[in-house]
Amino acid sequence: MKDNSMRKLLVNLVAAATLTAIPTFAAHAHATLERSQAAPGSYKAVLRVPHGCDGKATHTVRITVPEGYIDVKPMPKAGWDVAIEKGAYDHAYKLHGSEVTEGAKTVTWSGGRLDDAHYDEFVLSGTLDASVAGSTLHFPATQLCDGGEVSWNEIPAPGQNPHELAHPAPSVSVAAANGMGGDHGGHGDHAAAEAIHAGDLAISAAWARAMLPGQPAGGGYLTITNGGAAADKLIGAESPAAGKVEIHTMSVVNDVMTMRPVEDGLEIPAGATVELKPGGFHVMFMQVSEPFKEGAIVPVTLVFEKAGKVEVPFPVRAASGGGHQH
Ligand SMILES: [Cu+2]
Repeated sequence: MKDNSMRKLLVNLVAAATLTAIPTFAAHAHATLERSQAAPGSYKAVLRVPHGCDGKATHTVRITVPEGYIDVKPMPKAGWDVAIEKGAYDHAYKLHGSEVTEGAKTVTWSGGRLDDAHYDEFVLSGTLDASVAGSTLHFPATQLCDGGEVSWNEIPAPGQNPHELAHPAPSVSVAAANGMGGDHGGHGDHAAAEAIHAGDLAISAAWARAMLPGQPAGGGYLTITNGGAAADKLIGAESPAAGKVEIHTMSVVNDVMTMRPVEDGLEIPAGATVELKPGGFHVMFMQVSEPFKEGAIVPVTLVFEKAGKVEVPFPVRAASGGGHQH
């Protein structure tokens, strides 16, 4: 049968790969994703399962879908039943203009047979949301066998080499959206232009100004709309790209434009839209060791009194014109 010869071909390919890459043999024996790097946008997660468990055939494979990988659908497999367990996402996402708040959390293929001597692939299709740009998503996977199981669920600590782990969770590192250039850059812009929702708030049009070499501080801008019946407050922000982040206001003192941190947070009144823009309120990135470059994405966590912490990617744009002096 065609299926059978395909499987033989795959086994041969895997055998060839291990022969030519002996130092990384251990890595080949792990369950991994075929594409370990991707840009935000549509992403096909192909889980490669290199063997059964310890001599036993695998009858069930379960993948946990990470937060930020949305609109996920499994590809059916001949000889396997597929089940999708849905649940609420931690955040609401925008997809093709509509809000998405729930979707597949785990996908389980069962009732099949993957012999220890064989290799197989389990496929999900979905979208890597722009909010996870610049981060690594882990897809913990479990193989169940007759009388055994293997869990690929170890997540490396910061700075740890995943190859040191015995059973690393399959992962994909998501590129900063605009760092990919060309088509992907455009997609990133598009995604960043869509609002991020947190509680009653909608956050959109976030961007950070590109900085000159050696410049230790720069501005960030965004629009916040409060669709709720109660006021909220932007009380702080943080970013791994800056030692310190403040919310600033600008005003003219003795004919000189000056800026200072807003006291007690920036109020977002009920039903109102507050724009942080050049010459007015802004996010101030300080103690920046690597000046922001056009095309990069600065990951920012905004902290609201009511809506809590909200992850917002700030695409970096050229420092054209504008009256924001530092
Ligand atoms: Cu400032």
